[in-house]
Amino acid sequence: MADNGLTVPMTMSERAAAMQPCPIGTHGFCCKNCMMGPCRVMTEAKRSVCGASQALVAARNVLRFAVGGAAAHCGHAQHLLDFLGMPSPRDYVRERAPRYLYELWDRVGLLPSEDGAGHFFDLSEAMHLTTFGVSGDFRDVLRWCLRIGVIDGYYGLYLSSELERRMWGAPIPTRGPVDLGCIDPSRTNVALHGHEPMLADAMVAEARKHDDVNLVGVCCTGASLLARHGVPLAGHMTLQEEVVRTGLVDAMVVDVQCVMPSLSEMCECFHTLLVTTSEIARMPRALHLPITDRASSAEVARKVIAAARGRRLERRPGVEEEFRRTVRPPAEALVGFSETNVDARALYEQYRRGETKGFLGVVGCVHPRLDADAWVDLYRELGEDHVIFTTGCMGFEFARRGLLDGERFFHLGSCVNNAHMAEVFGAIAAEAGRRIDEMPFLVSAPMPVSEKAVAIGLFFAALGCTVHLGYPHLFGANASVASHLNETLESLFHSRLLLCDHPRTLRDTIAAGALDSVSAGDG
Ligand code: XCC
Repeated sequence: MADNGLTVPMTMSERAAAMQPCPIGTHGFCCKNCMMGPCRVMTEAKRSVCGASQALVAARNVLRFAVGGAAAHCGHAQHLLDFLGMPSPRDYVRERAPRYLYELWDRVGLLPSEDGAGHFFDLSEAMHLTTFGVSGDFRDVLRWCLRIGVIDGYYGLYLSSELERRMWGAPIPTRGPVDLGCIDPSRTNVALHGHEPMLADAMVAEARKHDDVNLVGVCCTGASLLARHGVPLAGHMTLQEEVVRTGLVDAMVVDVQCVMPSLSEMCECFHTLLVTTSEIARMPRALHLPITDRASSAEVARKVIAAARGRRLERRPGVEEEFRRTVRPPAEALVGFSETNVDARALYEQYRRGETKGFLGVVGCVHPRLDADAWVDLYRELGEDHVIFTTGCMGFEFARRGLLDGERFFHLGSCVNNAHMAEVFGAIAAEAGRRIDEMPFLVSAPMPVSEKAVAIGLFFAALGCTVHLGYPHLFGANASVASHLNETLESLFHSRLLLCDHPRTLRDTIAAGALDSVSAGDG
């Protein structure tokens, strides 16, 4: 029930159930890159008005997805640089990437422009080449997809993770409460949601001054808050509206990415103060308090917490009791792992002794149209003889079920912290004296939602990991795109894309040797 008689809007899951996705767009067959269409190129034989084949349309759509994702991650890193007053690093890929990969990427034209923030020009060029009448070669468009994957990995994931570490220090193994039940009916609840960490420190410091304030995290900002400060994690992306709908969140502060536009209406139905902090992520009816540096973040934290304590007085009578009656207590999760505290040698020894068949990175989003329980059940089963590393919203799914034990299941942080995963894989491979592509590494995004998941998948494929996508249509619907991409991956990186949308199929594919290195024997 709303606080004020307004009709409570539907949540994401309810909207997804009420509306079918467009089958043409789902498969990447819709081209709307000019105004002669949109063209629905439904068969290999058909051409769009401009003459584009289905493979070209599908490949351009994959590239535009990848660019969207990489722009988000690189923007995240750039906002951190701006906040810290630092220039964009030069030759960052050369400094961070394994030498053999750097040389390979250089040879096949996948390295970004490395002069200052030149990678942003590459993102722009990728948009340019997919605009009407530029690239007509779907194979070259797919090569650009891999280039964008490399940019995403280093100028997005790695750079963001490194700057976060500089600001906050390395994460350390920490236990903390996870799930809606960490909202505290007897205190003022302030939720911090999004991805960028500029406000986090200041909010933690400010909240600690007030015993009556319970700070909770949502989404990737929440994953970082939990790993670095032990701040409870209330929900992942698909739960953000539920967090507000408890009627107990007195303020919600959002920055960028995975923040649903519906939050404005949802917050309006309750007494929740919605605060935006990023110039590029404004919301109607929200209070905008921009953050540009440490001084402004301390000031914003002070203002938000003061306003939230005032708002608490506007809660609907009886809402606290209702919450205590209906919401189960939170689970406890062990988080805060990274390459600095995962024992790569011990994990490699487990593998050498046959106690572990391989290493799975389970990453990315939770999709409102897909069955999270079924996927988690699969990884629970695979966790019996594989080690599982996880990040982002999938990490929350493991956490809320009490699976994160720091022995078989390791939580490596937010989605940009997939850089931790790449480093852990590199460290395990180094223990084995092998390259990444020679090891049984699989990165699985079973329920991708955001364009960011596409960019992350391409990055890991370029590193030499097998990559699974559980929502395969964009990559898999056109046979030429799927087969050319896999031929390229196998020949250059000894990696491949597994495109399957059913947990049982993935289990059978792994049992049939999907983690065996494509390059086994030639290392
Ligand atoms: Fe996806 Fe990243 Fe967003 Fe969750 S939060 S929905 S991108 S898994 Ni990072």
